[in-house]
Order: sequence, then C-alpha cells, then structure tokens
Amino acid sequence: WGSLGHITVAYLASNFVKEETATYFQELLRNDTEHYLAGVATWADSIRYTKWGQFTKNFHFIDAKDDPPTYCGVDFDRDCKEDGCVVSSIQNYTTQLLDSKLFPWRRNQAAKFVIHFVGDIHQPLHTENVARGGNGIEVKWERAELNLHHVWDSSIAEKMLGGIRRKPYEAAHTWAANLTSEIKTGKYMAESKFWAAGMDLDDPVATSLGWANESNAYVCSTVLPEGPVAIVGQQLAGEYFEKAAPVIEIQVARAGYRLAAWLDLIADRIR
Ligand code: DCM
Ligand code: DCM
Ligand code: DCM
Ligand code: ZN
Ligand code: ZN
Repeated sequence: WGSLGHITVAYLASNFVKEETATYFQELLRNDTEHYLAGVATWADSIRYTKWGQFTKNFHFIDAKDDPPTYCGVDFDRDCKEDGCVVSSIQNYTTQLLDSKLFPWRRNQAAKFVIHFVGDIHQPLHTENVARGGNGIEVKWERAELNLHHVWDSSIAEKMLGGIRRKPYEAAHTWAANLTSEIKTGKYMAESKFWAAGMDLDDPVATSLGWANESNAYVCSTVLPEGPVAIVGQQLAGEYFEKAAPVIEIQVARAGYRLAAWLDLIADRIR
C-alpha cells in the first residue's frame, strides 16, 4: 500500500488493541500519543531504498507463481524467495518481538516491520508474480498513465476518499474511524467475527499464508479478471474502480483488525 493504506491500517489497529497492548507498544515505540502505530507505519518503505535497508526490499511481497485469472494460489516453498518474502518476514520479526533477550532497539525495529508487513500482505498485488506484482503493466487512470501496482497501492483508495493527496494522516484517521464503526456495528459486524480465526502465534507462516491466499484470490476475481494481457492500456478509473473499491476497503479493514489481534497475542505472551 501507499502511505494512506498503511497509516489507515495502523490507526484501525490502534482502535482494536487491548489497553495493555497499547501501553506495551507505546513504551516500545516511545510514543504515548494515539499515533504510536500510525507514526511508524510507513517507516519500512522509507528505508527500503536506502543502502543499509536494501536487504529488506523483497520483504514487502510474495511472488505467487500462479496463472491469473485461471488459477490463483500462494505456495510458501514455491513462492518465497531465498532471501525472504512477506510471509517469512512476518515470521522473523514476530519471533524477534517475542525474544526478550534482544536489545529493545531490535524489538522496536521488529515492531515497525510487523506493523507494515501485515498491511502489505493484504494488498492483492503484493501476493502476485505477474509483471512484478503489476509494476510492469501500464494502464490509464483518469488523464494519467500509471502502472497497475500503483493504482492498487494508492490511486483507488485516494479516489474513494475524494482525491486525497494532501494530508495522509488526517485522511487515514478519518477512514480508520469509519471502518471501525463498520466493523463494530456496520456492514462488517457479522463477518469480522471470523477475521482473526485460526491465528496462531506459534505458527506465523501458516497464519500469514492464510492471509496471503485470501488476498491473492482477488487477483483472479478482481485485479486481473480477464488476465494480464487484456488489462494493458485500459482506463481503470470507471467501471473497474467500482469493482475494485470494495475489495480495497475490506482488505484494509481486515489488515487493521488482524494487526490488532496479532499485537494482542504478542503483548499477552511477553508481558
Ligand atoms: N516510496 C519511497 N521511496 C521511493 C519510492 C517509493 O518511500 N523512492 C514509497 C512510496 C509508497 C511506497 O513506497 O508509499 C510504496 O511501497 P510498496 O511499493 O512497497 O507498496
Ligand atoms: N506524523 C509522522 N510523520 C509525518 C507526519 C505525521 O510521524 N510525516 C505523525 C506525527 C504526529 C501525527 O502523525 O504524531 C500527526 O497526525 P495528525 O496530523 O492526525 O495529528
Ligand atoms: N512489488 C511487489 N512485487 C514485486 C516487486 C515489487 O509487490 N515482485 C512492490 C513493492 C513496492 C512496489 O511494488 O510496493 C514497487 O516496487 P519497486 O520499488 O521495488 O519497483
Ligand atoms: Zn505496493
Ligand atoms: Zn511496503
């Protein structure tokens, strides 16, 4: 996701964590405001293009070697690269967070990675190999030419919220408040009860692979419904946008809700 998506996932998670979890992470992240998760949500993107941070560049996605729209599916052994992927990274940094022998700065960094990667795994194109997760697919977006990955990371969400480019923190805060009521009392009230089902802190690979497969299924149904060739050069800000927007919305909602549940499990175990 772009900044708007990541910051929204973080604010949403802060609306659902237990009070003890909030206290624990406010201390670890040295921020006792309501922005303690949101303020670090895009940190992993800010370091991936730096020299010291480039070892993390593949940690944001898993390249499923599937064949959309005919066949979708993520396989850990087949798809996670030697130097890591989003699934192995959630496993690695969750384990570091649970290791009380590590220096606090290591656990602080691990927290920032977990907060970011639980967001990214819910972006369907972060679970897809075709054209490097859609980066190599040129499309039209209103009067601009963009790549498909960028449209799913940022453009659709920004258009949904009325064309935000200015203040991502304010826009994200408002979006998260709306999604919070949809989860608590609105259209996601029934199904959100199942969103954290099957989460196992002792098996972060199985847990996050479940999230990756759910996310990747949208590549076949909604991202590339006619396949990768048919979408090249198409205008996506019309009918395509109408079908994609609800998928972005539910994926951001699930990511925030699950991040809260994951942080609760972590804080429960180490406190
Ligand atoms: N980004 C950045 N520096 C760059 C290019 C992009 O910080 N030189 C950020 C902008 C987007 C994010 O990365 O918000 C996209 O990350 P990803 O492509 O992992 O979703
Ligand atoms: N913030 C940040 N990085 C930015 C902009 C803002 O970490 N580039 C954080 C600092 C504040 C909060 O966001 O804690 C401001 O959010 P708001 O404007 O919603 O009060
Ligand atoms: N990306 C992806 N899958 C890939 C390669 C990249 O999901 N196989 C994502 C990571 C960034 C965006 O696409 O969010 C741009 O990546 P880069 O800056 O590495 O081109
Ligand atoms: Zn992306
Ligand atoms: Zn990322």
